[in-house]
Amino acid sequence: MKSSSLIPMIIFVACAGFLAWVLAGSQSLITSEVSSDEAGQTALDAPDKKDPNGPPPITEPIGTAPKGMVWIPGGTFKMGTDFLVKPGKPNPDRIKLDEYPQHEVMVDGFWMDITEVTNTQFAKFVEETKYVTSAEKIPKREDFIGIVPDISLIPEENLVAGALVFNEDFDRKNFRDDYQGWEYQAWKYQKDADWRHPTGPDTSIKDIMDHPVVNVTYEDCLAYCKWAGKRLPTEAEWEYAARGGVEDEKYNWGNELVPDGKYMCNYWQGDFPLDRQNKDGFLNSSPVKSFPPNRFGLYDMSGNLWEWVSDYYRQDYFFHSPKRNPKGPDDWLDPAEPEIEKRVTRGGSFMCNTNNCTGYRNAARMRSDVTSPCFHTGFRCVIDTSMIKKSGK
Ligand SMILES: [Ca+2]
Ligand SMILES: [Ca+2]
Repeated sequence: MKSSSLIPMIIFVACAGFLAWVLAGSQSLITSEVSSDEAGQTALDAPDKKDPNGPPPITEPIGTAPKGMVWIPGGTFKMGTDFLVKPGKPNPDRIKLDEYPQHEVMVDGFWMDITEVTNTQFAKFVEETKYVTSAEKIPKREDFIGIVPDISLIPEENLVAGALVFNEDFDRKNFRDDYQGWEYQAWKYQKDADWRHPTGPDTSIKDIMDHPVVNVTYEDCLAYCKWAGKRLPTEAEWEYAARGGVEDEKYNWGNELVPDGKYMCNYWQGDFPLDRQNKDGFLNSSPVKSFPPNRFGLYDMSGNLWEWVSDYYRQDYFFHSPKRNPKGPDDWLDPAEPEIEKRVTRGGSFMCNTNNCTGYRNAARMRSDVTSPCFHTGFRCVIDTSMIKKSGK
């Protein structure tokens, strides 16, 4: 292997699975400015340990609706899926083992951002705090310890700031999708891509301020949440909110992906990555509120961007999840990449389609490297009642 190709290989080798594979490894190098303990996660640290079922879920809102948020009344729902496909059988919905088993979960009510955090909102945060995102920082060689066998082989010129984007120039002539990790061919690590430059230094957010912010890491999300007085949703809160009070639906609007020919979310039409039909009108991100909201009034809970949630990722978590307000496992484990810290992202993105990840399904989960900025991943925030009581608002 030529040394100049090492960084891309780090990205690719470090990731396994679906699109999240390419999230890993590229910037396991970001120094922490805001720890999770400091970042509005306090409410997550107060589980009801006395009684796992506890009192009925909180359904009534406290206070008035914060700007841009909607009340999600607490309740009980079936999380995950029981439609696990046996090996060798057709699996057109690309259902994965980590969605199984379906299990009953109770969540207390909370306020949730109606949309993904937009460029306008993130710009205000950066303007006030002078925050520098992960993608804008130059990686350090030492941050690859444990990920790369010999960090001395990483060439200096490859230690550059950037993010993971679609590789428009992948080798179409020699493209194959018959081996594990074929998705890698369609991704690249782009120097100087960051939230202000979604796909590279020559791109800008000037005309897309109403699009969701991209290329943000988990740490970046925590910093924003702290500034906003909010927190990331748990995975259970996120799925409960996405389902909108209806059980066993494939999508948050029903069971048909394109009912009556109407596109209900921003995803990829055609076989990924060769055939990019763009029938829904958006190749990459779309302005928030471009597609119909779900039953709770939330936009883009399917598609547009993957959204960070606060839970660590473990493939087997649903076998062990507590019933009330589950907050994820105590540590992460993606068997394919046990050395890489991963958390869950939900909802799919404009890069998802029917021949690949189908992340826009209600039950679909993704595991993502917490330190990798990516042009199809963003976030939204929540506020729970304990945070309101604590702040006195
Ligand atoms: Ca699209
Ligand atoms: Ca989304």
